[in-house]
Amino acid sequence: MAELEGLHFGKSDFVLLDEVTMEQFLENLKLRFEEGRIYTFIGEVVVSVNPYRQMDIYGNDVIEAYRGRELYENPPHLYAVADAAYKAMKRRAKDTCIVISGESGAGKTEASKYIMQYIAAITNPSQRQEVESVKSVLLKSNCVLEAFGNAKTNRNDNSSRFGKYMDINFNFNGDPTGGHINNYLLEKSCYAVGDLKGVCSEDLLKSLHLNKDPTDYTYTSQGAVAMTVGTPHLYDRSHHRAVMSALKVIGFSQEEINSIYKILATILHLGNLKFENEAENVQLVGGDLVMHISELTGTEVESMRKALLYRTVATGGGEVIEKGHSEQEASYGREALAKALYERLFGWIVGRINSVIEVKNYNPALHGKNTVIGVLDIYGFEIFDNNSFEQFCINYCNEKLQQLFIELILRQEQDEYQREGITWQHIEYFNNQIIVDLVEQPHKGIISILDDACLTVGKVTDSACLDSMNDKLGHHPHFTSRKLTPTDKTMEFNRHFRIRHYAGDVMYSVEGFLDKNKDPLFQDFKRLMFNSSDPILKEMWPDGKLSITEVTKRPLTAATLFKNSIIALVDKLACKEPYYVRCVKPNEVKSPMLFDDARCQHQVAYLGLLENVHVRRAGFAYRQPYDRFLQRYKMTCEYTWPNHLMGSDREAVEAIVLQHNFEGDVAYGHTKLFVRTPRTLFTLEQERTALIPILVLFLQKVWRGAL
Ligand code: AD9
Ligand code: MG
Repeated sequence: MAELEGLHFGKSDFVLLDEVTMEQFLENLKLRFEEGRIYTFIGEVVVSVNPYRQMDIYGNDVIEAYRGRELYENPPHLYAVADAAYKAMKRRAKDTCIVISGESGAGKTEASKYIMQYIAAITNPSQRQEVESVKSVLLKSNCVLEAFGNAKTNRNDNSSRFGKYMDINFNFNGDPTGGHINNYLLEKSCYAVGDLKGVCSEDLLKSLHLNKDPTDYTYTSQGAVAMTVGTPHLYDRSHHRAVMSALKVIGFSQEEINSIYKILATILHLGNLKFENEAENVQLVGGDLVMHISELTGTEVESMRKALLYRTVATGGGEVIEKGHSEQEASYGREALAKALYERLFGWIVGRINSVIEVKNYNPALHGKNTVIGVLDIYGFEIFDNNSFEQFCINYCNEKLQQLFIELILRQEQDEYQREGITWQHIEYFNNQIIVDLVEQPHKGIISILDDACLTVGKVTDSACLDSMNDKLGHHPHFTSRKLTPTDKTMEFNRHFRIRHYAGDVMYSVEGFLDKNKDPLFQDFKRLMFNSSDPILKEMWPDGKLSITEVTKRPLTAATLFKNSIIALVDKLACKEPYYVRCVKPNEVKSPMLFDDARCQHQVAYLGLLENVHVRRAGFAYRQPYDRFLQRYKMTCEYTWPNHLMGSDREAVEAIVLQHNFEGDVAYGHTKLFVRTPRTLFTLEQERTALIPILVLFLQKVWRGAL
């Protein structure tokens, strides 16, 4: 039983806190962290604190200890949750999912990898070849996605710049048969192009025209930390080899790998392109670069030059004209192209992996029901000093997940009460639907206002968009505008708006919102790439097929695309039985020793962990099958020790409850005892702990024949 771990490690379930206060929560979290107990339950949720050191708790012996056991039989661990999700899927043929959230560097990706490793370890005992190869592709896909989707940031040396949702499919035996990956909002401002020079052969570098030092490429030299460039995976020779071998295991052809290199090199060259004004006309500096770029992208030099300097626009009368860029527009276009190349490369890689792992030839009539475990590794709530469009999207996503969390947790509780024949009692909780609506409601929500501003012809500024938000949302209880606080001089409501999120208030700076929301890429580039002679690059640009006069419908904005993908994600999760891992980052300096109270408090607040404990305790904080309860506490009651003579375990449990006068605090389910307040359990625990030494003495005497 989990709480057996021992009191000097703190409470292994936050539900057992004397009082649910921030102080007590943090104290327990800290105590456990300092004792090397990095996992703690809240009911079935695992709270994890990043240890920032290798822990000896993931070995095969530990896997064996958790395999097939019930959640409360072992100390809290990721494996306990992974096993619960797997068991529910296998025993009850239920689709389940494991949602891992937390801030950057909190340990989400590591947790998702341990979970996948656990699942890989406990499946396919007969080592069937086809299952083994599915498992190996699933595991290798992590390595490839990390190589291209992660980057070094000042918060995490190996930060995932995309949210990832992976479905793993299982056959009726409970063995993996395939999977599918969805990625969300790759942060385009980072390139994991790394230092190709350090890891590629001379010949390859020559063919890519990469003959300079890494520091001579703008994208690899822009401050190793501030600008998120290069992941250790592509930097480092051995990692690089691992990535290349993973690509091969997954089934990428040499031709595809060459195209990947060419695109990465193109991005590096693009970063070094310069423009200058010459007699009113913008010109390219350095002809060689354009030649290299067009060679690597399989495009005509002249077309490339033109796309970099001009854009084609359709006039009202259907006429098509070429308009020269200003220097600023040309640089903007170049940046947008580099980012889009990277984003599409990443999307293509994900699609390619999916085509390999997709379940093929599965016949439910023949093979039984195909079930799924989804694993979601997604950025948690973000509150920085300066919050922008990305934080807005991420925080909106977390509002959606929180909503799902509350709904599902409540639903789960309700289901269990019904199963056990216990009267359902209403639980008070904050429903954050109002905030979700504030962001996503058609015509009225922030995204809709933003989209309107982006679609307006003519120049609309971020500040005008803010005006519009203020007009339409000024009186919303979760939106603070300058209208409401005209005298508040401390807040800069001329350039900011504030949302009262479920996890706290966040000030967003509107600067750049419109640009980031628009599709920043000129159509000319899309057409150019679509016409590439490299079939792989061409495949990444299907929308370049349209001619200028055909491009009448505007592409969906970034916020709307994101909203749609999150709504689809939530729909996917909502029909699964959820399990949660909430990750906390103990400090900002990657130290295994330091528990920074203020930082942890902040995260506990915005992860909604106290809320979580409240919900869990609002009904019955604790529940346990009769036989287990009896086994543990029988020594505290004269009628049950050493053996009870009652008809059933339930009656014996009733005797324990009666002897301690706990009748008012419990309910009897069909198979379990439900306890409303943790205090009750405490009293029993304390009594039990006090009795153990006496019991030991007693047993020793029995053994020695003294009694
Ligand atoms: V981000 O949002 O992708 O920037 P994550 O994914 O939450 O972030 P990650 O899993 O990458 O964080 O963990 C960051 C670093 O913490 C890892 O590179 C490890 O060095 C360290 N870490 C995290 N979890 C563990 C663990 N269970 N054991 C040991 C860990 N080290
Ligand atoms: Mg990560």
